[in-house]
Amino acid sequence: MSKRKAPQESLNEGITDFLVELANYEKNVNRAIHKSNAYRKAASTISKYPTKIRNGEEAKKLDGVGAKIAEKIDEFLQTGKLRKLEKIRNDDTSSSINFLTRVTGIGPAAARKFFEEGVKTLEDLKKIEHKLNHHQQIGLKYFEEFEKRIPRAEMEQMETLIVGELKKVDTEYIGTICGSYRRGAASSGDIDILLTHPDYTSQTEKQPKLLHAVVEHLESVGFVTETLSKGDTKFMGVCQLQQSDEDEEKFLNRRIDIRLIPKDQYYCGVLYFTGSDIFNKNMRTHALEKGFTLNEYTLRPLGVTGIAGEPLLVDSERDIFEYIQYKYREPKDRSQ
Ligand code: DCP
Ligand code: MN
Ligand code: MG
Repeated sequence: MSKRKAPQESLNEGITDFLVELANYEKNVNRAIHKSNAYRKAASTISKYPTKIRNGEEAKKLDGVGAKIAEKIDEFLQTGKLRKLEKIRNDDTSSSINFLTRVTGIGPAAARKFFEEGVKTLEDLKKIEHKLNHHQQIGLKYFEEFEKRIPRAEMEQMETLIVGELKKVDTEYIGTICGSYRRGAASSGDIDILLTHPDYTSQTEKQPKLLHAVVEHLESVGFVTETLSKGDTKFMGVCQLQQSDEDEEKFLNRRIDIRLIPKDQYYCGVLYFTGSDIFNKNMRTHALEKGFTLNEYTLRPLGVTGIAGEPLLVDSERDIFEYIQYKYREPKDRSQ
């Protein structure tokens, strides 16, 4: 999971930027996730709008833009700023908490706790490093590097390396780089890898070895450099490409997530972790309208009583779209 999202480039950048800033504020400072999602959804819709928005009235016709957001758009277009945001930016509590959550391992709750103890800046964090957990310490250590997005060319190099090394561990592994990279993004916040193996299904025993063998191999070749957390099915860590001899420039340390998924649940996982999160929400809503419940593991039919039945057989992403009668969308068309 990455913390810094790519800015939305569009004719209405000013509007989408302030909506994203409000979304972050609601999530990190107020812990109001629904409000935050509403802002994100409006930003996403507006970023796809092909012409320059002239007023709130025009924006209100779009999906996810209600009266309150329309009002803010009017204020922004008329005055070039938003009083609410000016206030938030000038407020010590909000700006400090918002800042602290940019460190991986520090969520909204921990940020508030640190703030209440007087910890507000990177310098403050360095002074209380011993009070941070391992994940947060690594987040602090690589703070500047993790803030930088990963260019697509580097993502491609990492994909080649990972897929190649995977096959050395066991030729039967199936690995997919999901997230924004799979959607064709020009840059990504982190690397999201989904891994499966034909020997591992939801009917077999857990097989943490299948995940750990890959992680250990990637460590042994010097690609994985740090561990943030390592469970039976999910690894969170840090990786770095090695520079070649003629290359002057050193590669940065990057955030990497690896998930091991049972083969029969792989395509629901690939769909979910390809995102975007807004696309996922819209697709789940559509599934419900058609009488199905969809999550990162399974697609199940809902009975008349609303109770979910047995998982449906899914052998590709397309299968999921077909079951719920949703027009197939290539990953590059899944921003919303
Ligand atoms: N996801 C989701 N809901 C969440 C978090 C994640 O549906 N609350 C899914 C959709 C995301 C995917 O997981 O696309 C990966 O999460 P990231 O945070 O890594 O998001 P992206 O890869 O899309 O963007 P980035 O380039 O910032 O990493
Ligand atoms: Mn991720
Ligand atoms: Mg990502």
